[in-house]
Amino acid sequence: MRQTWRWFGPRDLVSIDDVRQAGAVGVVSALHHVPTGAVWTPDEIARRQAEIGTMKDGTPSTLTWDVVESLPVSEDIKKQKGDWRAHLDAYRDSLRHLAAAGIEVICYNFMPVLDWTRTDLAWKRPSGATCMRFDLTDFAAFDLFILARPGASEDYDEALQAAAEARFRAMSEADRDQLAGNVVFGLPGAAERFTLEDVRAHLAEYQGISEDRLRGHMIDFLSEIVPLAEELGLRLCCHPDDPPVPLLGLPRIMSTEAHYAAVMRAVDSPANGITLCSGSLGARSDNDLPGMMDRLGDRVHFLHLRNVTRETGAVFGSFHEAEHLGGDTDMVALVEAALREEARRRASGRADWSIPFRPDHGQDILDDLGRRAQPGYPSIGRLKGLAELRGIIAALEPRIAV
Ligand code: DNO
Repeated sequence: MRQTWRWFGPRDLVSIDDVRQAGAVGVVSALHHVPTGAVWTPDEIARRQAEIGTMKDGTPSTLTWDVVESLPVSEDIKKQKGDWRAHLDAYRDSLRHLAAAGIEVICYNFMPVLDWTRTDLAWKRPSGATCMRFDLTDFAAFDLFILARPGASEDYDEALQAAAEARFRAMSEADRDQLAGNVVFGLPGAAERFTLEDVRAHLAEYQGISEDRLRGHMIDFLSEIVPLAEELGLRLCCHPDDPPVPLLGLPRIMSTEAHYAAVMRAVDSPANGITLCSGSLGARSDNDLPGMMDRLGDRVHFLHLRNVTRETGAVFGSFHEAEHLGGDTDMVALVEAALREEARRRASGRADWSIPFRPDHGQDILDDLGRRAQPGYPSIGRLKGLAELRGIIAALEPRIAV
């Protein structure tokens, strides 16, 4: 399993020097400054590769840009409106340029409007660490009373509506602004940053786009893009919905094993693959992560290893981001399943047998609490996660047989 680390570019408060010391060998990055729908030019790609390849003192870092996360899919493509055909052409050009630069793994998502979202970005744990949290009552309070989305009450039962109202009334103006900011203003890596007005306008655009229609649009997107990706030797990998449920009345179509299986079947190519994110999918109790790795593993091109603690007995409810080995997903079983998949790939002669993974998110601990890097992406919390995962791999790998 190839140890990688997400780096947001030169403005990331965690540097390439830090990544090197954390022991990762590859970097996951994106050209966040290029607007969604525009072409990633060879020059821009080469500049990012050079940044990744260089330490502060100018010596080579030995790190390589292994995975793109994300090459974002525009809202126009998701809705099949406006400039979507031009955006498809741009997407294909970007893939050609990435392939020419030697980058083979391309992560994207198909979540309408919002990428990942949380209600609390620094929830204090008893140890003094902080983590990200999704509180369903807070989220309902946002939807019902801050965004005031028409029809929102249909999505929450009466008890939850009453709890959300009480929560909303108890919040100060500053609390309400903070909650709105956390939910919609764009977390690290999200392609867009929205105001409440933007979100309302975007939601209106999705009136009439059902789950089935959105899935159809995704399959159309893949039918347009995957043949080229296959020809170029690229591996596309779709990141799951985070959280993995419909939000704000929007359909979410990559939240379960059945969702993935359907899309993998519909465009049946090794270039059409999966980013298996154990944190996103693990927020639902009906997603069996080690089982998904076993059953869908030949299409898993990228792994996000992260854990969440589900706070209720419901299939989906409030959750928080646990330590990597601490939440509800059996991380040892998941790593074991990934190592079994690698062994199968090696036995069948696949060149891409080594699956890149990154320690996804991390709690803020020690110096992270003062550094305040991107929410979810602290240096020491992730370093601890990577070290724990590396320990599991070192213990299991020599014992895995096909
Ligand atoms: C959050 C990330 C996501 C992810 C995109 C992939 O931490 O995992 O923002 O990068 O959804 O397209």
